[in-house]
Amino acid sequence: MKVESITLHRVGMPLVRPFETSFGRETERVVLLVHLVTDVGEGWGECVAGKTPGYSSEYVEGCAHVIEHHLAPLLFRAPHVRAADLERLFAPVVGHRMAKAALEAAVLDAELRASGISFAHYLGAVRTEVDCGVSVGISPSIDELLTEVQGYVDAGYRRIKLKIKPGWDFEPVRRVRDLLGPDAALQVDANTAYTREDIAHLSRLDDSGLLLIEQPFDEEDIASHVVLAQAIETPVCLDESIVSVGVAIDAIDRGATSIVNIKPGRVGGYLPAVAIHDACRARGIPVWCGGMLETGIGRAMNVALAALPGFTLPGDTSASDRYYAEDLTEPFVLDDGRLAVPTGPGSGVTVRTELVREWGLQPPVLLT
Ligand code: OSB
Ligand code: MG
Repeated sequence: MKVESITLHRVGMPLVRPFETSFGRETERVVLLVHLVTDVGEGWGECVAGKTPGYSSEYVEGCAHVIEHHLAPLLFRAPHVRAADLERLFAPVVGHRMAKAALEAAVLDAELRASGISFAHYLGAVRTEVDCGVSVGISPSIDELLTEVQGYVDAGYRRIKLKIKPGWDFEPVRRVRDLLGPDAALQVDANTAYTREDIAHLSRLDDSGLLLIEQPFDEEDIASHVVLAQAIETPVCLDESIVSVGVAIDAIDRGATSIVNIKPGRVGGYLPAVAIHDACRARGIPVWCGGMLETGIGRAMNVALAALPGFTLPGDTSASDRYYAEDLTEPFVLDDGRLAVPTGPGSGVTVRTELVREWGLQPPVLLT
């Protein structure tokens, strides 16, 4: 297909409750959306970058800039655009995977809508619904944390993930374990808040029977994760570090990660995400689908990805109402702890363009 125009929207989405991690506290998500018009139809993509470069080096305005000045021109210049060719087309731009992923999602959406194929079918899904977990932020107090977790248990979530940082680790984790009982699926995510000197300290988490500990150390510090994995019983799972299939294979081969969190935005798109899934599956490494507080646009595609066979653990693919009072698409609603995989062409959801306009933080930017 030929890309005719790209419109960038910045949308402000108030969260139903603040989301605090070891790298910051968010009360509103600023979402960059990509709307593509092509000769065969339209497509939408959501960029997962945050307002600030706290989770990764990418952030909304950086992504908007690199799309406008470096990636969009490559798309406009290409006589025939296919999602499968984008990694090669975008190769002149180093990194900027979240920006590339947003465009890849929009190209895939347009391409699949035009051919009447769903994301799930195209990516290789084997399930019609996916098990859902929920990621619980750092709380002002343990009592408030327990109340929030109880609400998610009542809603039916099949796995709880607690954000941790130095000073907010064993005690909240132990109290939540007591609340949930010994058999419930519980895991933690440190978002790089610890260092190798904390290994003895982190080994105390072994008493809480966790499914995994996610990304305790710096993104680039694979070596310390290897040392940790040898020192503790809790499986180590990388998030921030896994930026490509090559890094994933290296981290697995070195013993740094025995479970992998796959986020399409972090790895440059859904097709690189499938490549990581395939590499993990071939090595017997379970994967799960991470989240970046997506709206219904990104969520629809993540749920499709999470329906692939190697996604054997519940993902951070929570229902719309865990994040937003109103979503940018029809809401994703939990049913018995699961979300249904969309079946319609492309992402299978309809973007509520009136809300995109109404909640726009600045006038849309039209690129041609
Ligand atoms: O580390 O998984 C993470 C949100 C923003 C940035 C990083 C992370 C997260 C989450 C939330 O944990 C997952 C979700 O519910 O979307
Ligand atoms: Mg994480």
